[in-house]
This record gives sequence, structure tokens and C-alpha cells, in this order.
Amino acid sequence: MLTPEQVKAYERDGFVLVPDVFSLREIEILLSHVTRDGRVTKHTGDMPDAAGRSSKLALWMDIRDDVFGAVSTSPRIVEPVRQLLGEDVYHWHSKVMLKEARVGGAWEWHQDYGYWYGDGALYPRLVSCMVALDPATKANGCLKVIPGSHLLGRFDHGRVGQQSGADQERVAAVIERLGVTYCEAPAGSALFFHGNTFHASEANLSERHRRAYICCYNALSNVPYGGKGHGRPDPIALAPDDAILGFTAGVAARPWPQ
Ligand SMILES: O=C(O)CCC(=O)C(=O)O
Repeated sequence: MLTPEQVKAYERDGFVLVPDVFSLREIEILLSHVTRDGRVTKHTGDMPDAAGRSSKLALWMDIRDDVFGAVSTSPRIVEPVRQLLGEDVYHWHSKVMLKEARVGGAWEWHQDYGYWYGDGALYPRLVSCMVALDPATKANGCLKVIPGSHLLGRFDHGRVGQQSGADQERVAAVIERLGVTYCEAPAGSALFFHGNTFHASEANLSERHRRAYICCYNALSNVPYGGKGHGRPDPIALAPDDAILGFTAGVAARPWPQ
């Protein structure tokens, strides 16, 4: 669970970074599954940024009996999300963000609810948790956020590259008032952020990959209308706390990308 100070920070800023949520051994196991053939490879798609750089991700809405399912249902993520939303939640989707060294593209300024409004969610009662798989730094394109922007309400979003981005003039005005925080994050840390928190990340021109696993949840009171939305609105069966450590067998990390 989050401390009262962490909850207060989230309510004030729209995000909170929690260090050491997962051990380096757990992250090593997760990365070994990212880099071998399988689920990630099969689901990887590209959403190029405004400059045409490749921004790759692998996204799914179901929870399977694999290491990714173990993270998406980890009590270390789900309990804090329940705490932040003040009610039970369900899995919306999860995605591996594959920002490759030297060529990984940017993510334009947006609110996740800018995407998910169109999926029929009536309230922005969604929380994302970004788990750093590599150390995320300014140089390799860590997430940057506008603190306090979750209180602005939803902005209109349009096309920026192949992505959904908010009106750039309006975002510039917000940044002038609220500033920008670069969320440099050690591997194993978890960044919880609100569905309306403005966030973006820059291209990765460095020599180091910046990969992350993002799990997103919706409040059970906020199931989209008309059968729309992501994920099945069922309560989450929590994984045992040591579940990730059970996924080691025969898996060796390989250089990535192959
Ligand atoms: O991985 C990133 O840098 C950006 C992620 C993001 O913007 C999102 O998941 O909405």
C-alpha cells in the first residue's frame, strides 16, 4: 500500500513514483520474456511520432497465466491502484513500451483519457502504472509529466504523427504555468499516474534501451457504456506476491532487438 504522503502527492500532482516495487531479479525475469520470441513479438506494433520515428509497443487487454499476467495482477500494483481510486478496479490493458536505443521515437503530449474517452469511459477514473524495466533517464527518453495537469479536465486530442496528441498551443500554455517534471526512474520502480495527467516522452538518441511495462486499470464503477472499452470488467484475482519468481525456467535474456 502507498503511504499517506504518497497518496497526497498523487492527489496533488497526478502522479507518484515509488522506488523498489520490483526487485532487480524480477525485472531480469521480465526482460528475459520481453526479449524472447512470444507474446511481445507477436503483439508489437508501431505508432510513429510526429518526426516519423518509430515508437513501438506491444499491447494486450487480457490477463494470461504468464509473467506479464503476474505483474498486471500483482498486489504491489493493484492494491495501490485500488487505494488511489478508492474502490475496486479491473484490468483495462497492459503494454510493453519498447523504446530502442538510438532509434526509439517520442510520445507526444497527451492524456490517456484523451484516448479512452473515445472508448466510452464516462469518468477519467483510470490509473496507469509504469514499471521501469531499464533505468529511465532524460537521455533515453524517460516519461515526462505536467504536475497538477490531472485537474485541468480532458483536452481535445487530434492526430500527431500516428499518435493522439493534445492541442500543442494549449499544452504550451499549461507548461508555462505548471512546468514539466522528468520522471527519471530506476529499474523496478513504479510510476502511478492519473488518466488525465499530461505526459509525453522524448526520442531515445542514447545508447541504452528504455523499456517499460505499463498496466492500466479502470474503476469498476466506470465500466464504459455500450459494451465499449478495453479489458473485461471483472474483479482482479491477485497473483501471489512471489509469482514473478516462478517464471524463470529455461529463459535466457538475449540482446534486443534481434
Ligand atoms: O512509454 C512512453 O514513453 C510513453 C507511454 C505513454 O505515453 C502511454 O502509455 O500513454
